[in-house]
Amino acid sequence: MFCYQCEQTAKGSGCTRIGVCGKQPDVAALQDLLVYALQGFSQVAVEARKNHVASGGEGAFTCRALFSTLTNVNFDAARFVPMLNEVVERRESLKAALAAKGVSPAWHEAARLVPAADMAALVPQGEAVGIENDPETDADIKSLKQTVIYGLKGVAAYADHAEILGQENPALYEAVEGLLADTLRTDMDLGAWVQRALDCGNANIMAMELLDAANTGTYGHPVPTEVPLGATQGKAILVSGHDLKDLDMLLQQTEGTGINIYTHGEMLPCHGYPELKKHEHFHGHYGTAWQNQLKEFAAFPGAILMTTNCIQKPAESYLGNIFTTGLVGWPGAAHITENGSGKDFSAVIEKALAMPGFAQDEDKGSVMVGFGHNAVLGVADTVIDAVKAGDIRHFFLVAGCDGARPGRNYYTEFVEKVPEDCMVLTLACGKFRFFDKKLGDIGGIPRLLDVGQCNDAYSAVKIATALAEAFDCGINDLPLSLVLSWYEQKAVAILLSLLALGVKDIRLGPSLPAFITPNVLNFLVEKYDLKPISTPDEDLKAILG
Ligand code: FS2
Ligand code: SF4
Repeated sequence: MFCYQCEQTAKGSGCTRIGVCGKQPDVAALQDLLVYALQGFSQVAVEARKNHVASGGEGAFTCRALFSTLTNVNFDAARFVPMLNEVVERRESLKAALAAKGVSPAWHEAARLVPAADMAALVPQGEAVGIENDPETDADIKSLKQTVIYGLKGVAAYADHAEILGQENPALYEAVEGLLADTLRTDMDLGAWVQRALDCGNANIMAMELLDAANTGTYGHPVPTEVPLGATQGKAILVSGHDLKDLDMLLQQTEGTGINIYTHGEMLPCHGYPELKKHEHFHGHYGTAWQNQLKEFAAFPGAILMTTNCIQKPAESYLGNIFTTGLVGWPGAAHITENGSGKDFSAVIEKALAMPGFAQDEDKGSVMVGFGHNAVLGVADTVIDAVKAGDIRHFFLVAGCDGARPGRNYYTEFVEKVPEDCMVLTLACGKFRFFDKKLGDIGGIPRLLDVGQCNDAYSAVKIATALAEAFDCGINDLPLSLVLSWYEQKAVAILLSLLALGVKDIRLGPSLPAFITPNVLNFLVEKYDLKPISTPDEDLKAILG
């Protein structure tokens, strides 16, 4: 196997024997085969759009399948087989419709792929189309091609979440399939590949905007909300991942059962949504970021529901208590499927009732969430006045993923050292490095504002754009600095979006992506002034002068 799509890749260069994340070589091969099949499928889908051949949910399917190959989503080899077969079924039906119109171009080999009949043969088939066997010989083009593919995985994740809540945009699907089809091309120069990477960033803006509309349209705009950490006495279910609808269905199905619902990791911002927080048994937040789940899930005295990334190999002690749903999978963990009219979480509820729950209340303080674009821009006048009066000197967006590798305490230290006349906006699971710090306020506005999940990155873009408008300047002229941490492919998509918006001077850590070659990095440094993080003191000094 060879995989270097995430930040924790082995030795900073690539996982070759087994994934640091726990991905086995067979799953790696099946994921590579699925991506290859989707590249071919996209070539056919692009042709179908061009020829007005009716589409039956191809875009949504492409995104769903691509999302399942994102880091820490699905580790269950068996689940990839029906997906591969579905790619081929859908592809062949589009081809037949095209042929009926007299359109039968020379399809790429990927668009003619026939998956082997059994697992033993599928694995070598996947290995043959892995990154190491990519016929592309130009290292920089290969780097940009993989950047586009990884960015598209992030876009697909956002599009899938939006689709689950009924929000779709044909232009977004067209962009995803167009770009995925382009990744099969061998006739594009470096400039064209850079443009594709920026196009991927633009597609991601569309996806994030759609997801924002889906989340806020369904559950209301998040409002500032105090969330208790710790626990309350009684039976309990812990919900991790990112999916709001799964949480909503579970809240409804546990109403009146006496079970309290807790969020874990990226589900924390769910407490700010009016239509979710209205449930009295939606108690609070338990634990921190994804990479701490082994310890935190093992200590949780109730059932656990994993709705999306990031799942880790469950310890034996809680394998019987953890349930996956949606695209998440772990072999041996019980999986809750969609049954046409929703999901039936009774197995999760029964498990929670059979488990001891919390014997007593545990008070571990609280944190504030709910500072999405609507809440922040609702006090925009106060913020603008405070900047003009010199009370707020600078804004820092300290955002992105958390992870297990050392070096991430940079972000804790950075936030601790931000001067008192500066504000910190944050989003995604990287915030757990500092989310419970009491940073006080400036003129009644909390200095630490939790904008939401990684899925809410659009909120930060919207806040920055609105501030730039208010100050009649560009985003790069605002007293705003972006200090980002990356781990998986949604972060790649967000970075590409920021570059597509022309945002400069971003600091990125804890290490730079292994799939970026020195030449591509030089280009990003020269054109966008992108820089790796150094030390909190040095970076703060450089930013604030
Ligand atoms: Fe965090 Fe993991 Fe949110 Fe990423 S929970 S690193 O894949 O999606 O951010
Ligand atoms: Fe390695 Fe990351 Fe790929 Fe997992 S997803 S195999 S940790 S590079």
